[in-house]
Amino acid sequence: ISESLVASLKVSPEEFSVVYQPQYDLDSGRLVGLEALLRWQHPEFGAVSPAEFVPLAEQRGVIHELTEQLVRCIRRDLDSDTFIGKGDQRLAINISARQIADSRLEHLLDPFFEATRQAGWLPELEITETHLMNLSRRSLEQLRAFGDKGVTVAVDDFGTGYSSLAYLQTLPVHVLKIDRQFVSRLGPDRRDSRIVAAILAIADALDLEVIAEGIETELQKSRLQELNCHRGQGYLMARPSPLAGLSLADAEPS
Ligand code: G
Ligand code: G
Ligand code: MN
Ligand code: NA
Repeated sequence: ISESLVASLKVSPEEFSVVYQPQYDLDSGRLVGLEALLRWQHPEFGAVSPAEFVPLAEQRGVIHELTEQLVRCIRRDLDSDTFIGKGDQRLAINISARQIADSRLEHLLDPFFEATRQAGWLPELEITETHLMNLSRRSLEQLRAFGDKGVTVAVDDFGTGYSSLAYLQTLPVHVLKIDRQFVSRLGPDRRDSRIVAAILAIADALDLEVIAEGIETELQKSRLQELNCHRGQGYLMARPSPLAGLSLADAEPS
């Protein structure tokens, strides 16, 4: 499958596509952003998960080429008339921390930033917490340079890594994404809300925005609202969807 990936990236770009998962303001229901997620449809193996092929691409040194496919797919989608933003909503992509040091990244992402803004969206980068904690000086500079261009950076899967709060404070990041394992534990017993409450306190102390991932039930959503978390994404509101079939409408207020 590793060989297949390398070959497909070169000769079968049509095997790749992107789905988008909406992010909402939990109180008003307003659509506040979209997270783009890459999909690989292999002719023989079928749908291969990015959880599988992203690590493979990293191992094989083709993560840059994978992001190239991602940007190509998104730019094609952005060309569609149905994909018009309102100017204040975000369009986030996931990138792997290892590629930040790659000097080609800026050249690769600039067209994404530009096309995104052109279509009325604000570009955002998501980087998983585990990897953010070992950034080289070069990577940090690169991340700062993106920040200087007005690109927001979100810490993905927050709570699963080993963030030093002192270090986190120095990072050019803007958003913490509460990992879905903590959201999935929210339920009738309010004691199960403590970790989420702690993450919200950290975000508050560091002056960062926060968004919850993986909201699947009404109860989880209302627990989050009680805790003062006002943004979220998850199957309860919307699953990731290809552009055809994607609704950019607001959700029901609550
Ligand atoms: O969309 P799904 O749940 O299958 O994603 C599984 C994992 O793959 C998630 O951690 C997600 O962040 C990651 N992922 C999805 N698309 C991309 C991508 O384009 N680039 C990178 N680096 N990771 C991605
Ligand atoms: O690591 P990252 O947050 O980028 O992972 C995104 C992945 O989470 C996507 O592949 C998406 O399919 C998945 N996802 C999104 N919403 C939900 C949800 O409500 N429940 C579960 N179990 N997975 C979700
Ligand atoms: Mn993500
Ligand atoms: Na995540």
